[in-house]
Amino acid sequence: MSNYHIKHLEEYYKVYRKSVREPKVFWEEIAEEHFVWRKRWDKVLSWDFKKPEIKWYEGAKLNITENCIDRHLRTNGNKTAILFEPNNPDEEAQHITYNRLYERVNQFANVLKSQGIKKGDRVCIYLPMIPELAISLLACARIGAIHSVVFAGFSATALSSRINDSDCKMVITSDGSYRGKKTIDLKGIVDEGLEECANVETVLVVNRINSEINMKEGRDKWLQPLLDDASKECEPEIMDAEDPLFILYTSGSTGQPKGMVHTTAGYMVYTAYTFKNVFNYRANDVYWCTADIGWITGHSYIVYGPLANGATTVMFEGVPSYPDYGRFWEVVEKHKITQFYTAPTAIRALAKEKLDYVDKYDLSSLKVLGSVGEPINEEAWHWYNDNVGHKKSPIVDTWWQTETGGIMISPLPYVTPTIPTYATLPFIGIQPALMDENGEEIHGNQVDGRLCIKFPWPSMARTIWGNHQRYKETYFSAYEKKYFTGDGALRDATGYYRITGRVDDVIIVSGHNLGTAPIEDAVNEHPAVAESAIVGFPHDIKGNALYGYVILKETGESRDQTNLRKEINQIITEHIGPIAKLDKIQFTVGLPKTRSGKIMRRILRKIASKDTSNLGDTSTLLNPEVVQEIMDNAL
Ligand code: 6R9
Repeated sequence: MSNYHIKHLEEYYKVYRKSVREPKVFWEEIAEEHFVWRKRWDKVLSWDFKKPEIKWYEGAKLNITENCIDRHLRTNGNKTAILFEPNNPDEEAQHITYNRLYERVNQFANVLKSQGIKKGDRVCIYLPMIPELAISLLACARIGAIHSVVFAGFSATALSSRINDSDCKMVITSDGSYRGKKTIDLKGIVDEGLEECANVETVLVVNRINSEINMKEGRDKWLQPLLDDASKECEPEIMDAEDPLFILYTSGSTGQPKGMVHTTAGYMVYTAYTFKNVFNYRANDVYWCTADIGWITGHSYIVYGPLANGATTVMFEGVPSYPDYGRFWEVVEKHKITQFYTAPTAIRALAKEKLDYVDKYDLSSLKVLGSVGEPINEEAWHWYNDNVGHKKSPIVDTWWQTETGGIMISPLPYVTPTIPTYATLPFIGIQPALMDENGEEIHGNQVDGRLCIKFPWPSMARTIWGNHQRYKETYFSAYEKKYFTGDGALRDATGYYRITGRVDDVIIVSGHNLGTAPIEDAVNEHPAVAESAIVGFPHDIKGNALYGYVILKETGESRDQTNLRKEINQIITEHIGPIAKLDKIQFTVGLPKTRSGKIMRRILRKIASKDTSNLGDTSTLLNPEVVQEIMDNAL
């Protein structure tokens, strides 16, 4: 991509206005300037949010891997594309150059073909954060197969339901994985899951941990010998702009996960363009996103966005606490990381530990810090800003979703002045709208409402795999001709957005709308509090009352809990008002979390409401054991 960046706020507004007034002209120019196409599009955009049907760059032909790999070879063949940092700090990091990535992706693509995978087939990828994970995505894309990555922390049941939903013919996995001190028997999980999956013909197995595993005759094959025999050249399949690139599952309000379908051209254009601007990416940067490729953040901002820019992207196999809580910062120093992108939950966990873990490393290479996945509370924001960024690196609080494919609301570093807890301004081309209870758009500033997007953007998901009706109902039916995000937001006097949390987390207390996120922010301000989650429970007089689950930084009986409860409510009163005081505060050692670090409020709501007969599926939780602990001590 060319070296052009947006340089200051006036320019942002100017470009933004153009992108909104003439979206087709704008996105046509971006697509022309920055990418290689086998055939130009006939039409930039056609859309109908009623059906809904959205098409970008219709008629264009391309292969995303030519954009992510081939075109960089001439000038940047020897540059590191993927920098792999293993779980064990004593194992050497691997620098995979663009030349080498080209060969490895092509070999893998040829293996897929030799195993009968064709354009349009679905391939399930269930791998830890090792290079083969990124390479297998690209190998699928090379031959036009649709990848469906399932995060390698999901259970056998979650895996098999995803494999069956999208009818995958193949699974790519490894014998096992390393996670801190532990090893995990991935192949065992796959074997169990596949008992429920009749249509999987082949399982390709990467040898990562050298463990003894069961190989099912005729179905399971070690990957390496197949790769060794495969050619390093593989002609890319020429894809239509709207051919599906991948499916990625996200949880919905019902039990069945939604397989969000992303297509080729628009996804490529938007992830590449946002990557470049949101992270202020420059040619010699070493960019690190700590997400797992099992989530959308990893797809868009470890693999496709960075590689489309010819960047060096770090893949980290380990965890922030191994061998100690300084690991992130050790890696930043070691590889001279320039952009660091992580989740608030990780920041809060590290902020609980001694400052020494951060202070002993040289973090001066950092120039942009990112946050994603949930609202970042003020305390975590400041900790990140002070101790990691040393107040020199802007924090980009990036709001977006699996469904949006790319970053939607975010500061541009060194361009947009930041305010803690504000995702600030819509990215170029994004037209947010706040809606009221009656389905009307709320205009003007200093308002809050439900966050919708009123005009298509290139990387939006096009459907839910096999269930277009559900796609329509979930995202396009709440408000006419608008994409509904499921989040609430406020727009302040300057037009900055602050995401207030899922609207299903809003609790009406005595007729007042209270967002859980700002109350949690207030509670977390208490010096003894590490983390909190607020839910509503039925109350005779108020309708709903508030129940707080609070994790303290230090446990032990020494704290006077009655006093602590008073102090917490005092802070809430100060920050929001007495109406937001918590009726009940339960101190707990943990909160039930999804594998991506989101608190499972559904469970907390049930416990608070003393309705524990049917807690639903807790098997996909990171820490299912805390549920019992919380139930035992419920107030
Ligand atoms: C990228 C990703 C999407 C939901 C989204 C919102 C929450 C993500 C956020 C944020 C506040 C941010 N969310 N980023 N809330 N500020 N910067 O996380 O996708 O896993 O699909 O989650 O996460 O509630 O609707 P996904």
